Amino acid sequence: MSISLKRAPFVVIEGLDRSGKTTQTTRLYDRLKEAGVAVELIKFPDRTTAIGKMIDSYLRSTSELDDRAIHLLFSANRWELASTIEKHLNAGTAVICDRYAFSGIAFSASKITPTGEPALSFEWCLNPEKGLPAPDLVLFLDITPEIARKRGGYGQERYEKEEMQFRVRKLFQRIGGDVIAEKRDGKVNTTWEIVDAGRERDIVGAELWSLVQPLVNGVESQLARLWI
Ligand code: Z5A
Repeated sequence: MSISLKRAPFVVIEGLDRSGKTTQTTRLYDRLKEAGVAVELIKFPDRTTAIGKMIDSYLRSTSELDDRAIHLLFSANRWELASTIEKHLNAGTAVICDRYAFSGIAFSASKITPTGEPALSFEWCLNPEKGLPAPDLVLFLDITPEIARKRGGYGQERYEKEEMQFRVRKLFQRIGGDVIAEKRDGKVNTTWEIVDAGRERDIVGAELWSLVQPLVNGVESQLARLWI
């Protein structure tokens, strides 16, 4: 008798503001449910927890926080759900995350001082994310800040400014490039896929499904940890 060692897949959707993450994570969730796959949808920041409420207040500019303090709160918000993610995966429930550690690094490392220097170093931003459950697949919804700006609701929160979004996009490209290179060298199990999110919703959705579908029957490898 053979014993299946498979666990459920962990999929992250990343991207700039208004790239369609919420639209597409919801579609993916519904599609997986329809296909009979057990699945949980998690969104970061999770604004419902005590830490998430502090993040929400900062994003809405109703409170001020030191750049390091807010970075650590975003990271803590992931750590408070890390064991839940792991339990789901080992129990056979797929997890889809709307934003994850990659957003944490890209947004904080894109902050600049009044003289245009990075306010926080890339390495400093990456450190608190080390050891979080590593996704099997990251779907990066790529969009130009110009197209994103034309979509509904843009500009209501603190980071929704075009010059910041340009820097965030560059940092996402750096992070994605590193993950792709590390996967090629066999150092990580995470696959990073870049999806053109400037297209019509159904076309983007169809491409995402084609990338997720091969994972729905489970993943053989043990859950890895980010950057360790
Ligand atoms: N942040 C951080 O700094 N550190 C961290 O660790 C984390 C986050 C996790 C809030 O994130 C901020 O927190 C965010 C990053 C930072 N700041 N910024 N910028 P959030 O995820 O809560 O909020 P958000 O980035 O503003 O996401 P969003 O509002 O959820 O946008 P979205 O999910 O990418 O897009 P959407 O809601 O699916 O769609 C936006 C609109 O576009 C809506 O009207 C849709 O109907 C429309 N849409 C969607 N797809 C299409 C297509 N294909 N064509 C045309 N229109 C479309």
